[in-house]
Amino acid sequence: MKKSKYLVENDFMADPAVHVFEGKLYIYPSHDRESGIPENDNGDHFDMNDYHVFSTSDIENEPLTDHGVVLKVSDIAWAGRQLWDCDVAYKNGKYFMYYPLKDKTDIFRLGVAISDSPAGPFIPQPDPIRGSYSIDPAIFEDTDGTHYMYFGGLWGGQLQRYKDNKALESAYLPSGDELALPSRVVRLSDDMLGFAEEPRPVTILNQDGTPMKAGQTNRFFEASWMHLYKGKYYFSYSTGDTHLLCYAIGDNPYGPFTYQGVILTPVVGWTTHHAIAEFKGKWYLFHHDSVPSGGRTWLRSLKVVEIEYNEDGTIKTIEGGGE
Ligand code: FUB
Repeated sequence: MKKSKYLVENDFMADPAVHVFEGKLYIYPSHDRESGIPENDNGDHFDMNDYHVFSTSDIENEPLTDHGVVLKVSDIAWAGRQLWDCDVAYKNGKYFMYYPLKDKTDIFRLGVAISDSPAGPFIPQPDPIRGSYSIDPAIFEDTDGTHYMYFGGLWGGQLQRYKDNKALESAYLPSGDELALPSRVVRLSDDMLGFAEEPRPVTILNQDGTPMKAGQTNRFFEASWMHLYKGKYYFSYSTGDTHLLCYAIGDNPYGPFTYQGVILTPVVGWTTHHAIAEFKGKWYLFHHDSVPSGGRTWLRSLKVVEIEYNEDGTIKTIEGGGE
């Protein structure tokens, strides 16, 4: 499948997380909607209030099955507003959905909800994960069965409000030659309901070995994802205000990761966000753009396209079709 295609024609879905569970491909997107909130740098216009789950046995030839609403804001005791990008992991017969949501004081926290099925519904825990903050949780299961969460996002994602996992008195966004704000990685506890350690920064090095600077157009902004290819750990991410999906490679889940290049050039719409998964021997990039909504960046549509690797393990850049 060399040409990209839209996956859900009759609704707006974004921010895909994708995994193979029980022999099928499961897609966990954000569910965009028109809430009438004006666009701003805080992301208030991304005012989503539920999640659907989709699955398929044949991503190239069959339409997705929509399993309907599996979790909604009104189910969650600590909820304020805005269900953003979620992800799901499996352990010991249970499926765990991780989601960012603003609490009643408008601070993003990360919550967990549990199901017996990858298709949900998911029952939320009464409180957010202790010590959690910011957005975009992505779960990676290493070959030894250990689960790691990558998370964090700038601007409306509130990462600039934290240093060393503590809330700052006032937010600080580095610029120019200052070090870029990193994504975070944390090992999950055995019961999958919390952090087993303090979250650590995800260090991305330039090819010359220097750490990424805040002023670089390819620095981390949001949308962390991790996948393993031929024994190497590929950390991929969105650069946010420069609208790229980029990646860096490391030797273990904590990094450091060395920058490699661009996976996807800008799409139509402000945000770009993705997942990378292998299914039936092929590798795919799942992402979104705002073409079907006529460029309304808060009404995004899911897409898939096959990924090609070069002999040396680098990924061939895909054109996003935006500016
Ligand atoms: O969907 C809301 C936010 O937009 C996500 O959390 C970000 O990654 C960006 O896609």
